[in-house]
Amino acid sequence: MKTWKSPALPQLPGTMPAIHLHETTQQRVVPLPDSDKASLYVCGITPYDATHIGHAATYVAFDLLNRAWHDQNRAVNYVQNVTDIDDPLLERANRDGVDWRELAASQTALFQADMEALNVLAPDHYIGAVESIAWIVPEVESLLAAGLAYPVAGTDGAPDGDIYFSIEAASAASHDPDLQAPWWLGQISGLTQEEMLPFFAERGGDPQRPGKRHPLDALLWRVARDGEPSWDGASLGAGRPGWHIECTVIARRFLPSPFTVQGGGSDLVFPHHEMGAGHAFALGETPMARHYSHTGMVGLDGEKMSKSLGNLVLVSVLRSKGVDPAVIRLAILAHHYRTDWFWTQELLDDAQLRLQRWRRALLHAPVGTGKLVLAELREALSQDLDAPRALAAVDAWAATEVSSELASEHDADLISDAIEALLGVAL
Ligand code: 5CA
Ligand code: ZN
Repeated sequence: MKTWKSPALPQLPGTMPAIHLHETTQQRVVPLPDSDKASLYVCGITPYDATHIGHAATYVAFDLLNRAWHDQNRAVNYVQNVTDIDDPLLERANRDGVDWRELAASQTALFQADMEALNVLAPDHYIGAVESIAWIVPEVESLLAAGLAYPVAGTDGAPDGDIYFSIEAASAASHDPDLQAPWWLGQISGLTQEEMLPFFAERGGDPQRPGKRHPLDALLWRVARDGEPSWDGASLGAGRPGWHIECTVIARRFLPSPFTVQGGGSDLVFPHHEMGAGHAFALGETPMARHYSHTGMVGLDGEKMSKSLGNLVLVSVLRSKGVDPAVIRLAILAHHYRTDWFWTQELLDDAQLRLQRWRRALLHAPVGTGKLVLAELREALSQDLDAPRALAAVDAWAATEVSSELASEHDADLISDAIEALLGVAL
């Protein structure tokens, strides 16, 4: 699928120190591997509604990581998917009487326009679920052949042949002592199976489905139903893929195994990333990602912002009201990516004032401050992408009084380049 247009990255002197990132599996901040190459998979949207501030905050967070790696002159391979076929998309299309393909295409286009406006670097590969089906089918067939997946008999309303991933078979197989490391369910989230059940039911799982071997077994292939789109599934029969296998197959196709970081919102820790890692282990006997990183949830009026609740602040609506996307980005960056926070109008007003202060300060940048601000930005971002600390450093610089004789254009240019390259805010 076509991706959006990446903004140019200003070149900065020097490089960022070693990047440290909070790792979900270990529940602590760890140094990222020091290699020439870095690889990133961020779970993309399900395009049945427009980009809200929560989505934007997640993609801006991983954009900081991408920019930090670029600042270290690493070759970054960034992959993002778009879940352009799934139950919620079909439900919304049916509810609104629109073609699911048109809904997905229009919302994906809007998302891309929002990302471009927010100065988010484009992924190197932007891959849809539909275009991945031909790659997914043989992988599900191989899981079946290995005894790590099984078909479920039909019941009222469900035909024979939906294929499920067996968590028990897969974790038993991955404890083989010859493997690099074992996989087990709970490895990423640290949840017990009892704690997993409500999340599984809430986040696309079907613990009650009769005929499954374990309530937490996840759907790999859903055979065709009347009135639902379906694709050739070879020996699986016509149907469509489950959700987790989509990301596993795309990541394995476009990135090394394991790749450096898998990212997404904290709502994806379980079951999505946990199951995705299980599928990867079952398919290739390697971990899916070296590290897992998750953003906090953005809310509105006391609740998580979500398409199903409808309490959304859409990036495209703010833009159409004339809000400068740089202001939206600054409002997002005022929070550490791992915290949960609520959107308010006041945040936008504060970000607007901050942008004005920074722009004014650039007219009188004190001589010699460019290098200092650059070093402070790099230090803050290298420590678990601490954007609020980076903003505070620029605020402190902008508050410095200076007479116009001591103003330096060179320092102003360096600071404006640093803010643009590292924070993605073009002044
Ligand atoms: N297509 C799947 C991922 S493969 C999906 O979760 N799509 S989504 O449209 O629901 O979400 C897109 C991304 O935004 C995911 O990384 C998700 O974790 C993140 N996200 C969703 N809601 C919020 C929120 N309220 N705050 C922060 N991030 C969010
Ligand atoms: Zn995903």
